[in-house]
Amino acid sequence: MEKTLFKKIADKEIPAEIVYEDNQCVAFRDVNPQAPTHVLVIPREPIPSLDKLAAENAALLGHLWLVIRDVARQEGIAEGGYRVVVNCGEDGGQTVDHLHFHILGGRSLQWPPG
Ligand code: DGP
Repeated sequence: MEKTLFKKIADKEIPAEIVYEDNQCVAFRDVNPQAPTHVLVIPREPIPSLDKLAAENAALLGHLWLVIRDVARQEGIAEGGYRVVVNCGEDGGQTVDHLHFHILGGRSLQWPPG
């Protein structure tokens, strides 16, 4: 099966500015940032979307949330506040079919998103 773009980033076949990685996930800067801080957190396992999560992914998801918290602290946006977004499917605006969490911060974010 063809690797997803983000799997290639996780495997260092495509360059990206990685800000954190461990054996379960990778965090890297979005190539098209929508805020002063815009980091994507992905599992190494190429789960296609939020909708494709399985019960067996529960521990991984818990780990990802803790990594998101730590990356936000590391980026210096935890105190001011930040947003975590998961786009799911076509109407959700998902363009890369590999589960990813957007961490956005460093400015006052508007609500609702478009
Ligand atoms: P989404 O729309 O939720 O699927 O977000 C995909 C994000 O991925 C989008 O904000 C831009 C980012 N992106 C796409 N291609 C690349 C890439 O090659 N490198 C990096 N660092 N980010 C990418």
